[in-house]
Amino acid sequence: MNKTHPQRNGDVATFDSTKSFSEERVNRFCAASNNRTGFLCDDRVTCVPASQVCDRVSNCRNGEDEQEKLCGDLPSSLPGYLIFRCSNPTYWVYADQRCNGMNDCGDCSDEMGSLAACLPCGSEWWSCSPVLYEFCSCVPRRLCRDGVQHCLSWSDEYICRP
Ligand SMILES: [Ca+2]
Ligand SMILES: [Ca+2]
Repeated sequence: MNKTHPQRNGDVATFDSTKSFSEERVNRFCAASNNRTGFLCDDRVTCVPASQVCDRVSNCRNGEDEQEKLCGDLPSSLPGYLIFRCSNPTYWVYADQRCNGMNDCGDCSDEMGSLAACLPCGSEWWSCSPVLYEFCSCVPRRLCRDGVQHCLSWSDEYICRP
């Protein structure tokens, strides 16, 4: 398969649309809002967060984020930068689900330990041992003092301020 590279045409970079740059998987890497890992659309401007690739909703104008060659055999049809392998290699999550505070792998390997290497709970999070399965080492501060226990120690109700 021929790979195409941008051709310089005066000062304007042009692309051979018949051999779309979708062949060039690596070039699709981009940073979406909140610095989340994303997928660059053909317009080379729109950056779709990884977890919205192959979610059956077209986020790129021409649906490049839902194309068959990308989504036909998940996760191996996706470029590696869009996915994160959990400690149980049977499971995977999207790259932007790593270090997002939520237990997406089911064993928190996307949030803790050597695999994920996440920063500690950010300012919008309260550090504790959560009672809920969906969290790992912190809970959102908006849950503090809401009258419901979210930390084993109850610190979300007695110490944390939203
Ligand atoms: Ca999508
Ligand atoms: Ca996560």
